[in-house]
Amino acid sequence: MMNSDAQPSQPDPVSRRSFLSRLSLASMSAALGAEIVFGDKMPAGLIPTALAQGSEPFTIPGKEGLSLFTDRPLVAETPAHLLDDEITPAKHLFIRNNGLPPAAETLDPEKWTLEIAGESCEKPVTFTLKELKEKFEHHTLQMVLECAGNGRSEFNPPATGTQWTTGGVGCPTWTGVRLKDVLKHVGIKPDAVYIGYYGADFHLSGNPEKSAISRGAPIAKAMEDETLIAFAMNGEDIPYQNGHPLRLMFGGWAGSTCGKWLKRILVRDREHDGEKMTGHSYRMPRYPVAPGTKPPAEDMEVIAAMPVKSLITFPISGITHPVGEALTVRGHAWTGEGDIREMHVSVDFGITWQKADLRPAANRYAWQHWTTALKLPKKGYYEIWARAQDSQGRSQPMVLPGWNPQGYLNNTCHRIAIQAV
Ligand SMILES: Nc1nc2c(c(=O)[nH]1)N[C@H]1C(S)=C(S)[C@@H](COP(=O)(O)O)O[C@H]1N2
Ligand SMILES: [Mo]
Repeated sequence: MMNSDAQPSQPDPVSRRSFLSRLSLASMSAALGAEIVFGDKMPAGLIPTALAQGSEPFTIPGKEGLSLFTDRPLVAETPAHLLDDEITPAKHLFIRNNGLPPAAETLDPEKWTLEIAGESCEKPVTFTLKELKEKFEHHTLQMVLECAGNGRSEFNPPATGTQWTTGGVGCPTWTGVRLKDVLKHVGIKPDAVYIGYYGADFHLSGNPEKSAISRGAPIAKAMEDETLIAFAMNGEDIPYQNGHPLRLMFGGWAGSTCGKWLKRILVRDREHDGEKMTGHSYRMPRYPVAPGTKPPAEDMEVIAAMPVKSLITFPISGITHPVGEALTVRGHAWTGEGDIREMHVSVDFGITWQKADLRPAANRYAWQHWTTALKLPKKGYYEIWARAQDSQGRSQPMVLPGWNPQGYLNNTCHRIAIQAV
């Protein structure tokens, strides 16, 4: 699990994946050696964890150590301890596909084009990727990418959708051109309010008329210096599953705004109404709702900036540690607007908090690293809790924040387990 390159001797992951996803319930049960008790409730496309993470490793080319949720669409998260690097390596960046990615052979950077159009675009233009790179200045920024559904598994009553724990987040560097420069070049009309993206991936149904997802952001966000049309990640090609050869990157906003396999950007005179922009998708109630209630769609609003959050990336949860000996604890903290001002950890279920050392961000929208040393006073079970506070005075709740029908924006304190021996 820790070696850095994919082993050529491993079984072909794609055929293993499609093999597993075609298995009937009965044959999956046979493979597991036990009846899947609630098999009739198992979502389509789900591969039982026991098979996905069995002795024969389930591999996604270029990725390492991710936990798989489904393979159709492919969705996989990163265990917290594998996010310990200050800059998330490609192999550890999560994957959230809403549909089926374009075939790898069709993603030729030499032939790739990006169209800018829409009713509020002065002069629609189609750029080749080469032209984009030549015409506009390049910028490299480290920016958090986080799925709005990250943490969903903790909501009660449960919310449907990918049961993310803490691993739908990462923070690589992104290199690209500013969306702002491109929009200024084509000209946007005074009535422009939003941009919407379209990617080259396919809707799960296979219907070519439908997009897997088509979201975006308001013009003011699109015009921020940090909003990039990115063609590289960590100085290399963006990984296939993360949107090669071109994707959008918005700093601090929900990952769903960051269109992968980017083909087209529309400048809209209204809030973009593409796939997963309307109804209950990526929307929060405008007012607090009691757990289990589903407000009507007109009472929902599009998710914008992500909340303040942090992760403990070292040590791994579940270790033992000698009583009274200093234990280094570290991780990252981030917020959708502003920066992190303070980081605290607790070993007594939040009764007392110890301040951690916190470093400034590499740039706006990058996560910040924190570290501290803890002592566990006597033998027994402990939890380490971590809580960030941002420049707007907002901090992470220790219990679940506002329940919402789709289970978005859970920024509860991250907890890990430690036994002192
Ligand atoms: N074209 C396209 N762009 C997309 C998606 C997608 O399914 N198709 N998923 C979105 C969602 S919901 C998230 S959280 C991020 C995930 O990016 P990643 O897969 O590179 O981690 O991409 C966004 N951009
Ligand atoms: Mo997402």
